[in-house]
Amino acid sequence: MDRKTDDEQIQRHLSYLRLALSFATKSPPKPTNYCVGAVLVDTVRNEILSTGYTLELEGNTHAEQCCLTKLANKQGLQEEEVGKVIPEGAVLYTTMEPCWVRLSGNLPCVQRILRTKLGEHAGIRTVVCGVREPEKFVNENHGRKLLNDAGIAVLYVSGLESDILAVATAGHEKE
Ligand code: HJL
Ligand code: ZN
Repeated sequence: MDRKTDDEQIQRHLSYLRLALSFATKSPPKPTNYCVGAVLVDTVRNEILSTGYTLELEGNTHAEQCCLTKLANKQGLQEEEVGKVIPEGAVLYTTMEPCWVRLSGNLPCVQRILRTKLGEHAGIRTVVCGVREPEKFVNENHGRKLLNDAGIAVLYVSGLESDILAVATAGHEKE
C-alpha cells in the first residue's frame, strides 16, 4: 500500500503534468499533429530522468519518443534499448495519451512504451496522461487497452484539459 493519500498523489501527478505542459509549449505549432510534452520520472528517487516535446528531436518526432530517445542517447543506447536503463517505479507523464496510430506511419508511442519491457527489465509500468487524444487525425485511441493488456497502468488526471488542448492545437486552423 502506498502511504501517500489519494489527494497527495493527484497533486503530485498534476505538478508533473504541469511540467510536461511547460515542455509542450516549446513545440513548434503544426497543423498536422498535437504539441505534446512528456516527462519520465523515477518515483522511487523522485528524480526526473528525461523530458521531451513534439518535434524536439530531428524528424517527425513525438514528445514521448523524444523523452525515451534522449534518455537512451545519454547512456549511449538506441531508443529501442532504452528499457535497459529504465528503473523500477518509472512513470511516464504525458500531456496527451500516447498515440496508438500515426498518420505518418511512424511507430506509435504505445509501441515504444511496450518495448521498454525488455528481457528482465520491467520497463515503464505506469503512464499518466492529462487528456485523451481528440479524434481529429485518427479514430478513437485504443492505446490504453494495449498498454493495460501488457499490465501497464494508464491514468487520466483531470484538471488541466483546457490548457493542454490549447497548447496541443496551437498550430491548427481555428474554425
Ligand atoms: C502524442 C505527440 C503527438 C501526438 N500525440 N501523444 N504525442 N504529436 O507528440 C497524435 C496524432 C499524430 C497524427 C500525425 N499526436 O505525428 O495522432 O505525423 O500526430 O506521425 O496522427 O502523425 P505524425
Ligand atoms: Zn506518439
